[in-house]
Amino acid sequence: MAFEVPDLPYDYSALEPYIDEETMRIHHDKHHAAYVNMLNGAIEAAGIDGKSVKELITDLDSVPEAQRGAVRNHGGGHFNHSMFWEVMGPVNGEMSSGLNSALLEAFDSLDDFKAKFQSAGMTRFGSGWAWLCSNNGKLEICSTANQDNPLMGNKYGGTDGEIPILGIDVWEHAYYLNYQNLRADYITAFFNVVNWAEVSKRYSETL
Ligand code: MN3
Repeated sequence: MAFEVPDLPYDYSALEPYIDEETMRIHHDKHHAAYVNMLNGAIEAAGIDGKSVKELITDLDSVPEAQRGAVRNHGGGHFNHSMFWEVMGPVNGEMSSGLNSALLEAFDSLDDFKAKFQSAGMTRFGSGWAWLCSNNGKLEICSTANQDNPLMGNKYGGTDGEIPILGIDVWEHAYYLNYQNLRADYITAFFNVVNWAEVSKRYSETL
């Protein structure tokens, strides 16, 4: 079964003014679609069928070497963007008390978390992602290059034991139309569109 780009769970313009409609259209309809197309080509060439994208990226060793790089890049791209659309929304939703407690345990305050998350996005040189992860319930921040995901494990640019519950795409295509070179402004704006109810749900699933 070929992979498909999931529909956005809100309108393209729903995240305005923080993330503009044109960026969302190009990002979802062009960039994400390209990852899906390339992933489908790679799994067809590899003769892989019936695996979820999460199964693929968490076990890259099982992918034939000839297609492993493509599955890492494009499977990661599909997985990361599918998550990205869901952890954002026009409504912030309510943060669970469990997530709130875990954030205050791991960081001095919510602002301290935001500053450190922003720093992770700012110090990721070139293209990649910054993540808030649950490591057996303990919250940690990390970043990955390109379309790598913490779930890929150390060997493939990820980490060991960290499950991402919130991520921000810091590739230039995610912000350049509206923010040009101002990645910091984009990350600051991002906090206005985080769907904390969804992040809370994802956190609870790691416990
Ligand atoms: Mn992107």
